[in-house]
Amino acid sequence: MQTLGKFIVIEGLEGAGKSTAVSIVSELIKNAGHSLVNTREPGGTPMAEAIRECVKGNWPTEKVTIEAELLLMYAARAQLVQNIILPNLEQGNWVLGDRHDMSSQAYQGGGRQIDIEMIEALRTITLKDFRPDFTLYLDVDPEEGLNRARGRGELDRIEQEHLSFFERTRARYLALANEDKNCVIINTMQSIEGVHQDIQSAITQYMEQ
Ligand code: Z5A
Repeated sequence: MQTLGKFIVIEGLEGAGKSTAVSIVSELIKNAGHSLVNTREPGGTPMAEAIRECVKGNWPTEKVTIEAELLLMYAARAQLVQNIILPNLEQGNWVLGDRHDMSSQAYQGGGRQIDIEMIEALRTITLKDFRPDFTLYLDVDPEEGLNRARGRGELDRIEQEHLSFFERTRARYLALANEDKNCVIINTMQSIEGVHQDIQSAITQYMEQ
């Protein structure tokens, strides 16, 4: 799908440093003279934000099924892509996403072990052939990422999963990132300055090409 603007996505496990990456990349895009819209997933429209609350929340009297979780992620994505992302790209604005479809592939496909064909089918229904122009995958060891996330306060429903869930999620992330020619992997197991420098050079290189 050809649009005037570009859709850039930041992906990674909790505590990978996505929030800081979003600030750095936003600054670089704006400094290059593009108007920028920031999004987050799940979320980014009133209805998608309500879905975010629903899917991250704890439901003490019922089990949240993996199918419901998957469908909610795609419901939120459909709202965001059709109402915000595509109209902005068509107007020539750039969009920077804090997470997008790779998260579902990694968390629901890798972590929850949902059949890849089922996820592909949902992706086709929801997104047709829409894909990010460029993705930065921030790679972190799950234990380290969770420790960083814990330092910020209470963990949500998904963050409370067992470490093995995040190990499977990371493995799927790495596999997807390695096979995607429009994705750069950033090693975040280094100094914050080093991470920032790598992010900066990946985005600068993308914008110069
Ligand atoms: N989810 C899903 O399952 N399927 C989907 O399709 C989608 C999402 C779209 C969204 O939660 C949840 O939904 C998420 C995946 C799932 N759940 N889990 N688990 P969210 O958006 O609220 O949470 P998050 O995306 O996981 O954000 P986060 O925890 O805030 O992660 P972050 O933004 O990457 O972390 P950060 O705030 O930038 O950094 C955390 C702390 O680490 C902070 O204090 C930093 O200063 C510190 N930090 C960062 N980098 C470093 C380095 N390099 N060294 C030392 N310390 C660092």
